[in-house]
Amino acid sequence: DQKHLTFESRLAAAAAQPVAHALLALMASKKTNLCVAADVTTSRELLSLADQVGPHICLLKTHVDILEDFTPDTVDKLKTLAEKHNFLLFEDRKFGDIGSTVARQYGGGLYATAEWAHLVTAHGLPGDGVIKGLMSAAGGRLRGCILVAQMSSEGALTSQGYAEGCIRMAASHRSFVAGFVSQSRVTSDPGFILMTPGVQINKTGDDLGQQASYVSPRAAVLERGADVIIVGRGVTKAEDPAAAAQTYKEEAYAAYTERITQ
Ligand code: 5FU
Repeated sequence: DQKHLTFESRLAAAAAQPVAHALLALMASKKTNLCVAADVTTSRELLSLADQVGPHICLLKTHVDILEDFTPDTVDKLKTLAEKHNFLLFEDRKFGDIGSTVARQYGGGLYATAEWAHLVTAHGLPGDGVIKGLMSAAGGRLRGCILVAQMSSEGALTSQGYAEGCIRMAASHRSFVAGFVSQSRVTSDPGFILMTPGVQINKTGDDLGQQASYVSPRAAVLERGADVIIVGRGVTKAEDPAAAAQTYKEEAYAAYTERITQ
């Protein structure tokens, strides 16, 4: 069962997906399963945050369409920081259209996301054309996608049947799907990485439907099956984001260590 396996021991199961493989290796060697959601509005804030939290994260999750001043220079600098601190780039675009549209949104447009994001999110809603579209635009680059199997927001329409459909879709596209955004252990397949948002220490919900209450890093890893915890405002709104990231990293990695020795 995946639950008790170390990240290292899951490498073989993830061999078909180069980003999942690289991420598992990175989490094990850097001893972090923290993804910071860098939801800020200026490139200066984004780059500063990435440099501060970089040493503590395995992934930096972006919503580049929140930036007011996006330019290709922003991603060039982000790539440099990703190399400096050894983390991967994850654009939470939640692609959700027919394959041909998604291919153009991912490969082109203002953000040319396929150029720089190692991982992107996609909804399973359109059917597996969404994955095929992403794959076609990725070309030969080492890229992958994370399917949103369950959402953290109250009233989300991601039913159990929907999540199961996402898992089946992923299983038939193992070369491109690296894992899932989930709120529970939607699969026990050790090749897929489960990422859980809605995590914060000492905080309940927000006014816009983010979870009735946030869960702690420990609960995310031990009760919800998260391999990776996704933390936004818990880090970005902290007085010292680097210190906050370190705290989240330590709690989440300690919970992972506890899980594998259970
Ligand atoms: F797919 C999902 C989801 O189900 N819930 C989320 O919250 C993605 N997210 C993202 O994680 C969301 O868009 C934010 O970027 C981040 C959570 O941020 P928070 O500040 O920790 O609530």
